[in-house]
Amino acid sequence: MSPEKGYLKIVFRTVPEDAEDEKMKLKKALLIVDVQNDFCPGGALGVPEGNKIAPFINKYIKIFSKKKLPIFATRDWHPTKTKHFKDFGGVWPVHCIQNTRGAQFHPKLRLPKETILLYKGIYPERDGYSAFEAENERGMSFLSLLKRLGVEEIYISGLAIDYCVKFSACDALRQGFKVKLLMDAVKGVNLRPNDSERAIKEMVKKGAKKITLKDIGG
Ligand code: VGL
Ligand code: ZN
Repeated sequence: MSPEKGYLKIVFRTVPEDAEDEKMKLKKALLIVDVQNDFCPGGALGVPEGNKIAPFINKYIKIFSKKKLPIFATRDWHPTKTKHFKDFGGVWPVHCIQNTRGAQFHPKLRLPKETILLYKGIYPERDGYSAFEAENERGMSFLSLLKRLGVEEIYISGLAIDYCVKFSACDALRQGFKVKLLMDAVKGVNLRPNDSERAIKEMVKKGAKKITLKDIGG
């Protein structure tokens, strides 16, 4: 028998054991919410220090990429007329209009090519805060993509913790996913002071666990 054949045999014998081992762990995915120019300082709806989370998110991306775990990134992606905006009855200044510079990802964010891109806030009659209201370019919902990939636990980062991150985390928990809130990779708008703190308390009460990079060896 050639040495190559012997090697192949070992590979075939070890694969099922590794697969069994994997089954014991929950399948994880990383969710990056709305890290876009308009939500960073200088943008139409700048979140204080919103840009500062990019290097942390990049580290989480590296960890997930290395393990070949799915990475999702949402973009707030509004039409020009939507009830989300002040001019049409909402609370927000115009931001993240489809295909504008403000709607592009922050330039410091390093998304790998396998990132699954999702668009949210695309319907004029809804705010569309939650990633669970987002869809890919073929109209597939975030939930259907998570199910198809067998994801059980979602690691959530991004902007803003008191709106889209909070709504996404609460929807995830309601749908039965485990949620890890990446404390070094989120920032809040704080329309009212302490909105971020209140949002964190609400998410934790509903079952989210707070973690930072050092908890996962980053
Ligand atoms: C968001 C306000 C308005 C968010 C989106 O991404 O948190 N906040 N639109
Ligand atoms: Zn918006």
